[in-house]
Amino acid sequence: MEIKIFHTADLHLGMRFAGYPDVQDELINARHETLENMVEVANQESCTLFVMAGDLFDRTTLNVKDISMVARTLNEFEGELVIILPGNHDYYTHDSKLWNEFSKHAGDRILILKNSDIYDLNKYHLKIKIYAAPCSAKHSNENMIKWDNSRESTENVSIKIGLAHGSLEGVSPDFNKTYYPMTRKELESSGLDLWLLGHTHLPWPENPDKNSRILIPGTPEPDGFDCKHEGSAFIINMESSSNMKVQKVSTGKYRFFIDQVVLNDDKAIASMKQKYTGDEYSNMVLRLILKGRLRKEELEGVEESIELINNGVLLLQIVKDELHESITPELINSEFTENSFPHQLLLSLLEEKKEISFKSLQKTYDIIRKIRNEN
Ligand SMILES: [Mn+2]
Repeated sequence: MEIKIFHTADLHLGMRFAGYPDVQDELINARHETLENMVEVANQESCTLFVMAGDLFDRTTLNVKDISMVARTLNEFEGELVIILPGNHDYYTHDSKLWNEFSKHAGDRILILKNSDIYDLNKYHLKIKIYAAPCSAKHSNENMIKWDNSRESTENVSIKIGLAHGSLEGVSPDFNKTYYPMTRKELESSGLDLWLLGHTHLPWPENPDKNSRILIPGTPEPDGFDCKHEGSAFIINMESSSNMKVQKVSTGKYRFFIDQVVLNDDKAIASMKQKYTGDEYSNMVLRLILKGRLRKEELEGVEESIELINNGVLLLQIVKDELHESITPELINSEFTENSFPHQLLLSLLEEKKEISFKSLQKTYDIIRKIRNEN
């Protein structure tokens, strides 16, 4: 029996991206496109199961149109079954408007794991048992791994797969232990053959191998500057409970990237321009933190480069609080009355610049300008 599982989690459909008004629609729609693409990849790879290990949705208050669209996309999966675990963002309660609405549009090959229970997939002709640990609230300081194993027969040949959503000790940050905390020890000693988890947005292990039995696919579509990877999912090829191969696939449409660029001469400006106008940045929300000191005409060159970079990326954010015009005799002459106190002070500091740091000169210049502007 060969079974292929497409394992994803934490798509967070319905995120609002209010902090990115200029590209808000693109970022919102990208999550839907990524779901469509993942279903397509799972179909091309002839996967048997499509597993969403929690937080398919970002919240429980989505509108009907979006909920039905997601169900229709998942209905396109051509394998045996789509298995959805409610996570801590899209947790399940019996009066849940989200899951009740979703169920209306979901075809008969979509299984929502509503209860902490053992789901036997024998009825789908699969020798698999799913041990489900769904979330029933946003927070919990206890995980949901609490099945009654006593009625399990030992001669059962099914592959046992745990499906849980929450933090994993040593892997996910969860300082107050409020995200259904789990430990590796507890998962490893559970007697199950494989654990498919969700919650942590960073994939883990980074490079899974044939011995990886606890898997976190990470978010398939990056959702902010905290997310430094390109979006991923896992495809697990199972020959038997002891023979598995795990492959990581890249899934994201957009990426978020922050870089600090020190600009002290024309060369640095040119290399910034060359780097960030490259094709690999066309799908980026890019934040560049510019630092350094440049002559006036060089600063104009920076503005030209920014415009070119801006044309190529999805969104460019420039932070230039620490990019300054270099202090030259010409600048001092143009800013201050000749032979005035600040004029003399700054010129003499500039002449002695070998003994004092540029920082002190900059500081003095800034203080004097501030005092002058306040008066
Ligand atoms: Mn979560």
